[in-house]
Amino acid sequence: FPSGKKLALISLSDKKDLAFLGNGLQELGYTIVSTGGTASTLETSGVRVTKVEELTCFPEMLDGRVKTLHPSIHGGILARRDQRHHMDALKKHGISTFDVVVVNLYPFYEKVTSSRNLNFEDGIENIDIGGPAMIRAAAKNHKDVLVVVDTEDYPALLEFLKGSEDDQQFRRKLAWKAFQHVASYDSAVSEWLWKQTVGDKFPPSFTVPLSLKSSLRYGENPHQKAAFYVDKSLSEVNAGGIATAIQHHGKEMSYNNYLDADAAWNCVSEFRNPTCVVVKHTNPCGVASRDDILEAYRLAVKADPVSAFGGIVAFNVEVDEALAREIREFRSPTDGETRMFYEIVVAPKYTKKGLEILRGKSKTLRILEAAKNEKGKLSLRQVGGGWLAQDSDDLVPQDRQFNVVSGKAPQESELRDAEFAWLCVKHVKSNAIVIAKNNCMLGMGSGQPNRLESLRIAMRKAGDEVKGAALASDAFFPFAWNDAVEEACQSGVGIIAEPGGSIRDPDAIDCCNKYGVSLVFTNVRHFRH
Ligand code: 93A
Repeated sequence: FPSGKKLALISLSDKKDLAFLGNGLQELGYTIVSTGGTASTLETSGVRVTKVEELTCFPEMLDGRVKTLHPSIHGGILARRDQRHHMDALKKHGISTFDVVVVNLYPFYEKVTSSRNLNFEDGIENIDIGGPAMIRAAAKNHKDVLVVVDTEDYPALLEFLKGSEDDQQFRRKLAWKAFQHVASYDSAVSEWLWKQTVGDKFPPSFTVPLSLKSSLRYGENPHQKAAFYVDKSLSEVNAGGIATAIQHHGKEMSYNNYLDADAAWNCVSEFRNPTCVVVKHTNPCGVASRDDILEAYRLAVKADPVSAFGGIVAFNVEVDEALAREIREFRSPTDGETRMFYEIVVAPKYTKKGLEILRGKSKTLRILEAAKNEKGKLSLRQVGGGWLAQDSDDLVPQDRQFNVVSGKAPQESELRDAEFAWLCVKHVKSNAIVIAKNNCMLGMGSGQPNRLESLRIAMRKAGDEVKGAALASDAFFPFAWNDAVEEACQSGVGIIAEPGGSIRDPDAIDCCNKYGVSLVFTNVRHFRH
């Protein structure tokens, strides 16, 4: 190429917005060099392209494994423009410098996760080698080479090139993103290889590819700095969950908002029937399932209106006009006057009208549209100096049995109430007690260091309705007489569901038998510390 000619190297698997980029660069006077598929797409959009082969005087070889791995490409990216001997070397070998490098990689993660019967060989062939090499080279030499790995950065790139001022900060930011991109890519490859070696056995390999989603205004408290990172490997295949939720309206999400919205969304996703869950400080304080979602919503709020005020409301069904109106207008059951106020509404879908009405509720109300969480993922928590890893608690109702251990056999309706309470208790912080009846939570006690206290709180919230209701406990009762089991029986609950497994299980059984209460063991525990 004649010296002084500006050169852009483009090699993309994801060809989204390629015509926009190609035309933009051409208008700015750039000569574009591209690999096979990218060159064809550009030509179809009327952009003039020089093929990599023309530059390297080498054909793409080894089934495409070697396309751009050539000194004419890497010399042109890596040469230091301020080093005389570098530039002399380029001249001697007839190599031109690149000013812009735009690359995105073979969609490795999508390939290995989307096609179940993708064999090992195909997985290997989808590992991009030349692409990361170009990205890393350009990012290393970002002082003189702009590197772009994200289609969303095309407009900013073109704007930057139109301007007359150089900005090293902009270049560094692109280089930072580029290294993040290849790092998360390599993480996905290594994780896949690990699985090919040991299967899904625990412990998993530890290369969770995280990428910064946003800085947050602050953390749990205003004096704590905070940020939100998404699990790149999951968000790329849109695996669902709060990290990939779309925010339609409202104030920026805060650190606590993310925690609470996650808790609400996880809990409501547990239910099959139309359900509403109200969460406050990560605990569900109201849960109700009804064919009529409006009724479910009212019941969920009524379970604990004081806590629901300023809480998070989640639905597992679409929010339509009628439901949106009900959310907007519903008055606090405590005084019958004040309109309920919420931080966030989460749902899988909204009708156009439903969204419009909710937007009118308040300027700040955050409206989230979330997709179901993928199951079988890792749960990570930090402790001083390390991380604890575990499988997420994905047990579904079909995974546990309810073994009746009391003399009295429960009625069908009591068993259903116990199952409902059991689904709820899984999402309440330990020590967790939930009282429920007729697909509706009546009271819950959470986070107390002793089970008896949680039980008393739950019973107080349920009030008289506790009579004949189901009570679920996330772990076994260590004591029965003059303790939690006896107090529950005396309050009039109809059935108790708990994991069992205490050395005093016989006491719990005797106690229930004395009061004529049904007792079922789930054989599964749902601690949530
Ligand atoms: O097979 S590679 O590892 N070897 C290479 O030399 C190479 N050069 C570019 N993969 C390589 N690429 C990748 O090809 C890019 O990262 C990009 O994802 C893709 C674009 O190919 P095409 O333009 O033919 O569609």
